[in-house]
Amino acid sequence: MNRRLLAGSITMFLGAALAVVPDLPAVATPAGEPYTLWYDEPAPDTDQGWETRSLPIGNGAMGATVFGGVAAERLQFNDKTLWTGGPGVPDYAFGNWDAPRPGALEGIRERIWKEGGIPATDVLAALGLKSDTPRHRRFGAYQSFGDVRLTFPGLPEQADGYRRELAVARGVAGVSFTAGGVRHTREYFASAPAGVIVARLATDRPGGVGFTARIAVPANRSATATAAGGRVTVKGNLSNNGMAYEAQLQVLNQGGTRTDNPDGTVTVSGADSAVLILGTGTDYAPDYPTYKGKDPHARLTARVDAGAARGYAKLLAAHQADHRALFGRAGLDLGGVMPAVPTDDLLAAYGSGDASADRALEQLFYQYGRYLLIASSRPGSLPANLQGVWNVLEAPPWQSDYHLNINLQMNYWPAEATNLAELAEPLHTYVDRLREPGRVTARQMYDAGGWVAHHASNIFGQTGAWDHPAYFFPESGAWLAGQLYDHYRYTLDEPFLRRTAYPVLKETARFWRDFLQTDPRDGTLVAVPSRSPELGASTAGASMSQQILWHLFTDLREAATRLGDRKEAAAAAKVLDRLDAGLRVGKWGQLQEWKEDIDDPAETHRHVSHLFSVHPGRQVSPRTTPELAEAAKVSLNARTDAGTGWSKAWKINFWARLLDGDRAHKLLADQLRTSTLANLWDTHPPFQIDGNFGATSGMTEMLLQSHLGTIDLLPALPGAWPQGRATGLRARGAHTLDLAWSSGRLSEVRLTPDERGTVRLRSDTFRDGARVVDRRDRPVGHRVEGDVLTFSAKAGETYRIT
Ligand code: FUC
Repeated sequence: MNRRLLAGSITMFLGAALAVVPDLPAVATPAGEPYTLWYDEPAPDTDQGWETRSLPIGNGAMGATVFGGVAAERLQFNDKTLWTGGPGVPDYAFGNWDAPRPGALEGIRERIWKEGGIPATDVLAALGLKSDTPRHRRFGAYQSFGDVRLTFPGLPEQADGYRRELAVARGVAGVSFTAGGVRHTREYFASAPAGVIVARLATDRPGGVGFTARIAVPANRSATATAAGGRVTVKGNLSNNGMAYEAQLQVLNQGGTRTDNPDGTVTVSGADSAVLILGTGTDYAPDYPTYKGKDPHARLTARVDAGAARGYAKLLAAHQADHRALFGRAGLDLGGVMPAVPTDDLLAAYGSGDASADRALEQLFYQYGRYLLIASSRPGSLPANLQGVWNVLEAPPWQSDYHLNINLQMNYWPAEATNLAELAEPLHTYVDRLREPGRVTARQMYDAGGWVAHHASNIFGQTGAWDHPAYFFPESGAWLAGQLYDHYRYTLDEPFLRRTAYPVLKETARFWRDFLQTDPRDGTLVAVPSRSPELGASTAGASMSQQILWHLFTDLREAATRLGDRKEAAAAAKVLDRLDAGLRVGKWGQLQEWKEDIDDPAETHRHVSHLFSVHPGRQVSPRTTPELAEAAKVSLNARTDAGTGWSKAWKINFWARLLDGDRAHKLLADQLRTSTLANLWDTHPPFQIDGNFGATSGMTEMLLQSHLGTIDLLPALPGAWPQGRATGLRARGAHTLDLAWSSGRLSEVRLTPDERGTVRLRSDTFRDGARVVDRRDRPVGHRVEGDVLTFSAKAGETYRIT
């Protein structure tokens, strides 16, 4: 918060100011909007200002961030398809071998059987690209598209009554302030139905709106800017790969005048209000092997024309309806009341004694994760990348790509349980499409059938590896396939299972059947080479590899059985009979990370890969395997609570699955205190969006779990959340649930199954008995055994359990 601004304008936002000036007497402060981030100053116009303070909007395909400058506004924007690298670079090879290396894999395996573990770099040297190849140029990176820059002549640098906000429940960002006695308001939203970003600028005095609009793009491309009919068009090609891009910004004024300038800018003077409509396009297409489609001009022009013809009111109404239909499905009320303080102050004060404010921040953070998924992942677009859809740089950290050894997976952890299942479609389609290039990689690198991808990918079907030790992670496809099957477990969408999840599972398993080797030490099937992500030597049968493969073949057997494919089910069962499941308790009581008992108790690496079996996996739980769960706790404690943003988020999920709500909450608090930026983006550091999604997932896991076949209610409720309500959560088996609790005990459940069948609910409170009624309050027959309540449910009926 900017104290200088505050002093000058204390009367303008009394409620907000009083709550944060400690020496004023306490007064009743008006409560803030529960799901709004707001600030009393603009984001600084720098890369760091962008990262820590700008406010994101997005429609899945496009994103923008609002800086909120008074005299000069900046709207940085993105389009998920604008990437360097790929087939447009002459020597792009999808990460595959530059030349075949027959026998390379056999040589590596020989050494591992002899030596136990070998340097991970040796594996990549044998299998990967030559170390002198310019891999970044070929792999490419996600690009900033550019900035809409608005300059307002006559407006001061700073103004009174300043507020910049992002109302996540409405999906609208806004800036308002008073200058020269005139109230200025600016609204911004990204419309999924219209495929454009929309802004409206207005004042409370007629004729008060005047500005010049231009589009600025980074230097790594050719660019021409023209203005005609109030439309700014900037187009050209990326220098690296020739990708064609185009942005169009239509400026519409109400009153006043509008001028197209020869330098490709548009000026509005003396207008009552103005509406801006921004569209983007590239000639990218998600099709192997060229990944090149048509020039974007015609499609983009049609889209921006349509947006302009609709007008602001209709665009906003359609956007609100679309956004609320997703956002409003799930809610979390922990009893927090949002105090009227800016969000950066709320975050800074977290944990300092105001429990109600802390709960309010947690509720906001929870819903912000859902908001960010709605904004960065819509059907028909590419999946959310390391930064969702937002990137300001030409060379962003880790290319802002798709890391497949946890990060992309984590992005989608909250999708199902928080009732946003259709937003995972981009992930499903992306994985499905990776199979085609992945087949070539499987054949070339491993002489195997099926498909494979490694540790990171781009939008151009990169499935091979880099010569970096982290890159050896052929398990990524198997992990992702499990996520597709989990979509089925949540939705029971059989056409999806048949069409997408099952073919992906089958083809992934095909690769692994070829890749798995018999371990001469015990005759089990193991992955070799195999490594715990980003840690240690290349070995045989590292726990995470084996655990991922256990899930792959278990899911495949289940799916095949469901679809009546007996042959495939039997083949999967045969592998499972011999597969090392990757679960061992070692000499210091830990769950082993490696097949050999070599774990170092001092290792605090951020990846806790061997706990895949706890989350997102389902092999280890205090409910089913108490000894292994204890060992998992030993391992997790040894790793400590420290870690990058996403690592802390994963640990929330782990502790929730280990049924320790207080520890899960402690990790959430750690994440908020040490890994969250002022705009509530997760920071690795730097900004990386997976931690936002992982935290929302972890908070949900604290309240509801369904991975073991029984719907576990409030399995890890922390002491800090003695009462609350969660609505619209989803459980596997296609159930929607509302939960209410008080004094730390479940008080009411509402459950609506999509399909008929037996429902099994678990809660300690059931030990004291329960009442089940249907929608018309008629008692429903049920059984209680210990803490499990069972009844048969009809599709679409709503049951209330008290
Ligand atoms: C994995 C992690 C890093 C980072 C990167 C994008 O490699 O180990 O911490 O999150 O992905």
